[in-house]
Amino acid sequence: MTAPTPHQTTCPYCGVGCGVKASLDGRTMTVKGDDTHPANQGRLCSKGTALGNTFGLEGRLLEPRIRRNGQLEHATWDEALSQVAAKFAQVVAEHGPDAVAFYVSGQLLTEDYYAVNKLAKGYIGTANVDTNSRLCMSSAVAAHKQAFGADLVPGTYDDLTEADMLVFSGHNAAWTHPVLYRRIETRQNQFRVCIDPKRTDTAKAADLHLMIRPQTDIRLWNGLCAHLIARDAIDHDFIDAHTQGFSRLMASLSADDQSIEAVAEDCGISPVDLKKFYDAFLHTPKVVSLFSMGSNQSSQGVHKGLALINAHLLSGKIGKPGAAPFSITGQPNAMGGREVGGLANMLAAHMDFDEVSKSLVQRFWDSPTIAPKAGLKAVDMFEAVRSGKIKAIWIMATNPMVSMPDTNKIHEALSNCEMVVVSDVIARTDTMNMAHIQLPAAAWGEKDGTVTNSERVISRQRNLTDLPGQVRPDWAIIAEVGRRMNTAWETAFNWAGPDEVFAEHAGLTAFENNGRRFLDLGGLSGMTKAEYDALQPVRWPFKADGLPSTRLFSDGKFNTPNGRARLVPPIVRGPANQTSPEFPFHLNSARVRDHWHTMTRTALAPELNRHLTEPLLDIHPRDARRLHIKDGRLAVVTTAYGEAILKARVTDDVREGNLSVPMHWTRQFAPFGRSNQLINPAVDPMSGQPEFKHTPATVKAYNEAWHGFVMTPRDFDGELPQWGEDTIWRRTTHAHADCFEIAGIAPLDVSAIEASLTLDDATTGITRRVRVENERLTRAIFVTPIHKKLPPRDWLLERFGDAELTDAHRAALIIGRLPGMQDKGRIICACRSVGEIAINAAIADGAKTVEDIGEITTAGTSCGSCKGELKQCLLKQAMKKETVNA
Ligand SMILES: Nc1nc2c(c(=O)[nH]1)N[C@H]1C(S)=C(S)[C@@H](COP(=O)(O)OP(=O)(O)OC[C@H]3O[C@@H](n4cnc5c(=O)[nH]c(N)nc54)[C@H](O)[C@@H]3O)O[C@H]1N2
Ligand SMILES: Nc1nc2c(c(=O)[nH]1)N[C@H]1C(S)=C(S)[C@@H](COP(=O)(O)OP(=O)(O)OC[C@H]3O[C@@H](n4cnc5c(=O)[nH]c(N)nc54)[C@H](O)[C@@H]3O)O[C@H]1N2
Ligand code: SF4
Ligand SMILES: [Mo]
Repeated sequence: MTAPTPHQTTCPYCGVGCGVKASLDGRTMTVKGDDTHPANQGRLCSKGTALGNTFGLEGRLLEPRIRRNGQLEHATWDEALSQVAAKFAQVVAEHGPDAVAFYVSGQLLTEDYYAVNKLAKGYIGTANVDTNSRLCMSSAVAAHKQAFGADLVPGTYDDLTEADMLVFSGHNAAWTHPVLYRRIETRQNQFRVCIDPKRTDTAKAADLHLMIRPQTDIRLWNGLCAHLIARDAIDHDFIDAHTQGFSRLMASLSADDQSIEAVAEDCGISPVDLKKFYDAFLHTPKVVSLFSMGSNQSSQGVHKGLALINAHLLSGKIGKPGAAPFSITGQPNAMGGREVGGLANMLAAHMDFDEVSKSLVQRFWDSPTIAPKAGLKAVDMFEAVRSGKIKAIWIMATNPMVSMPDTNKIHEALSNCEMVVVSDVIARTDTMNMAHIQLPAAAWGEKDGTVTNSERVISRQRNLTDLPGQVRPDWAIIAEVGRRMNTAWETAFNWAGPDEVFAEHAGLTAFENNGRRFLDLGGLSGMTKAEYDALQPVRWPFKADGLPSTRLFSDGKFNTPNGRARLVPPIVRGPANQTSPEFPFHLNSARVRDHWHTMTRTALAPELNRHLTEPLLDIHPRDARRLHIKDGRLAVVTTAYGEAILKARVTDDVREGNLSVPMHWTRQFAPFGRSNQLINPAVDPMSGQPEFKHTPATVKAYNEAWHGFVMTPRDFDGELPQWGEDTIWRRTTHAHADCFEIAGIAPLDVSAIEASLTLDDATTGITRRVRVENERLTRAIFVTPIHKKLPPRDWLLERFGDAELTDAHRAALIIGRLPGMQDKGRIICACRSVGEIAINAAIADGAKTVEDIGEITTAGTSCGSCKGELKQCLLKQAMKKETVNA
C-alpha cells in the first residue's frame, strides 16, 4: 500500500495561519506542520496538532433541516434553498432591504465572504452584513483607517524576531498565537513587555509585566507619547515629512499631568516599572507593539489603538524592519473578510459608502442596486432583530448565542425572529438550536478557497476529500440563494468554482485603482484554475503576480488623501459602565490555551479537553478570603445582565477587585458556566466593538453541599441528561466517554439510575454506582459530600474503551481505581498527554530545565505550547523546596 500523499492546506483556527500538510486515509487524517509555509515553517500548536481528531463526522450536520411545528425535520436542498430565497425576497418586497440581515464570520473563506457581500450590498441593496470580526478586530480597523487612511496592518512575522523590543498589549500570545510565540522565543536578547491586568503565561515569560488597572491603556500610551516629546526623543524628520496633526496631539497631551508618577498612579502600577518601559521604548529603535483583544474589546478600543499607533508614528518606528504597531488578527480569515469589505460599515475592497466608491463597485458588479449607506453593526443588528425591524437573518460560521455580549438578549432576538437561517458544520450548537432552517456547510478539509492571515499572507485552504452527506461549500449555498431570489441575478452568481470568485474579488480590488487603494490584488486576478489550485502563500502588497512582496509604508507614504499619517489625539475615558457598590468587581473574559471559541470543534478532541476541563473563575486571594470563597468550590458571579456559576481558582494572577472567566463554555458543555450572559453590551462608539473585557460584577460562594461525577459512553450527537433543578454540571469529552462533573445543594436522587453494582455508605454519605452491560462499562456515578474527595477520573474513563473488562478491573470499578494507582494530575502537555504529577516527579528526580523535563517525560517535545507552564512547574517546585529548607 502506498502512503497517502500529503496535501498542503492552512490551519482553520487562529490568525497565525499556519501551513498544514495533511494526509488522508478515508476520514482518518494525520497532520504535520508545512515546513515551506512562511507563517510557521513546520511548527503547529496543540490545536493544529489535534486537527486529525476533529476531522471525523461525529456531531456533523450532513443534511439540510427545516423546523416544522417546532420539530427539525430533514429537507432537501431544493426545499431549504427555495424557502430561504422566498422568505428573504418576500421580506425585502414588503419591508425593504434593511429588514433582512446576514451575520457572518472570520472563519468563512474569502470567496464565501465575497459572495455574501455582493448578494447583500449589490443585489438585495442592504449593508446589513456584519461579522463576528466586529467583536474582534473592528476597533483596530477603525484606528488604522483614521491613522493610515485605510485598514492596513504594517507588520510582518519576520519583524517580530527582527525587533529588539516587543510589547504585548492586551495580548496573551503564548496561548492565543502559540506558533508565533514559538518563533519569538527563538530570538535571544529581546526585551519583552506585557501590558495586561492579568498575569498570563505571556506576562510570566516577559521581562516586564505592567499589570495595569483594567482599561487604563490610553493613559499609559499617551504618557509614553508625552515622555517621548518631553525627552525630545521623537523623529522630527518623519513627523514633518509624513504625518499631520502633531500640534493638536501635543496640545491634547498637555491637558493631563503626564508625569511618570501621575500616570503610574492612574494605571495602578509602580512608577519604576513604568519608567523602565518608557525608557526602553525611547532607546530602542526596533520595537514592535502587538495589540489584541485587551486593546480592541473596549468601549475605548479605537482610541487605545490610536494611542499605541501614535507612539510609533512620533518615533518613526513604522515601515522599517522590526518596527511596527501590529494589530494581530484572531481568526483564520479575519483579514480576508476585511479585504473583501464584509463589515456593515465598509462597502467592499477597502472602499466606503462615498458616491465615487458606490459608483465604482456598482459598475464593477454591474448590479441593479448598491447599498446606499452603512448597515447595522453586530450589537445593533441583533437589537433590530429583537425589536422586529429585521425579520429574517442568516447566520454563517459563527455562534452568536454564545459569543455575543448579553446572550439572554440574543436568545430573545432569535426567538422573536420570523426566520433564522444558520449555516454551520455542527448539528447541535446553541445557535443551531434556534434555527428555522439549518444548512450543512462544508468543513475545513472539505471546503476550498483562500484565507489571509495577520501578516497579509494569502494562503489556500484546500479541499482534501469528497464532500460528506449533502454538505455544500458556503459560497455555493449563497450563490444558489442569489440565483433563486431573482432570475435576473443568475449571471452575477453563476461561478463554477472558488477560483472564479477569487478572480472577481481580486479584480475588484484592482478596478479603477491606479494606486489609490493600497489593497490591490490585481496581479492575482488572471490566474487559471490550475494556477489558483497551485497557489503558494503570497503577501500583499506585491508588484505583479504575487512577487515581489513589498513593505507597507517603507516610503513613508500612507493611504490618506495627502499621503500623510494622521496623529489623532486619543481621549482618556473610563470603561462604559463603572463599578459600583452593588457591582464592585471588574469582570474580564479571556481565552484558554487549548479551546477554540465556542468549542464546537475543539471539544471533540480528548487531548484538548484535558488542559482545562471546566470553566474557572479567577479571583484574588484577598477577595476570596473576605467573601469566604474557597479554591476549587463553586462561586456565583452576577452582573446587571445575568448570572453564572463556576469553580473558583484563587490566584494572585488577577488584581484585587478583578475577576476573570473564560469565554468558551456553552449550553452543550457548561450551561451554568457561560460567560456571555454576564457581559454588558456596551460598545466603542466608533467601531461598535463590544466591551468584553470589562463588566461590573459581584460574586459570592455557592455553598454546594455535595459534588460528584457521572460518566456515560461518548455521545456527542445525543440528548444531554437532565438533572435536578439546582444541579450544576460541566461536560468534558474523552476518547470513549463523556464525563459530567456535578455539584449541588439539594440532595441528588440517584435511585432512578439502573446499576449493576452499588456501594452506598450511609455513614459517610458516599454513593457509588456502576453499570456493566455485555461486559462493557456503560455508566459510573460517584457522589460525595463536598468535603470528601472523589477518585481520579482517568482510569474509569479509560475503562469505557475496554471491549471486555478483566476481572481485576471489574472488581475495582466500584472503588474507581486500582489499588496503589497514581493519577496523572492536570494535563499540562496536551500533545503527549503528560500530567502535572509526572512533571513534578521529574523535577524531584533532578530535571532543571524545560528540556530536562522533556527528556524524562516527553512533555513539551511536540508543539511546545506548554513550555511556559513547564517553566512555571519548575519555579513552583523550586519555591516549595526553598520554603521547606527555610
Ligand atoms: N487558544 C485559542 N487561541 C485563539 C483563540 C481561541 O479561541 N483559543 N481565538 C483567536 C481569536 S478570534 C482571537 S481574537 C485571538 C485573541 O487573542 P488575545 O487577545 O490574546 O486573547 P484574550 O485572551 O481574549 O485577551 C487577551 C488579554 O487581554 C487582557 N485584558 C483585559 N482587559 C484589558 C485591558 O484593559 N487592557 C489590557 N492591556 N489588556 C486587557 C486579558 O486579561 C487577556 O489576557 O486569539 C485567537 N487565538
Ligand atoms: N466574553 C467574550 N466573548 C467573546 C470574546 C471574548 O474575548 N470574550 N471574543 C470575541 C471574538 S474576538 C470572537 S472572534 C468571537 C468568536 O465567536 P464565534 O464566531 O461565535 O465562535 P466559533 O466557535 O468560532 O463559531 C464558529 C462557528 O462556525 C462553525 N463553522 C466552522 N467552520 C465552518 C464553515 O466552514 N462554515 C460554516 N458555515 N460554519 C463553520 C463552527 O462549528 C461554529 O459553530 O467571540 C467573541 N466573543
Ligand atoms: S498557531 Fe496553532 S491554531 Fe494558530 S494557525 Fe498555527 S497551528 Fe493553527
Ligand atoms: Mo476574534
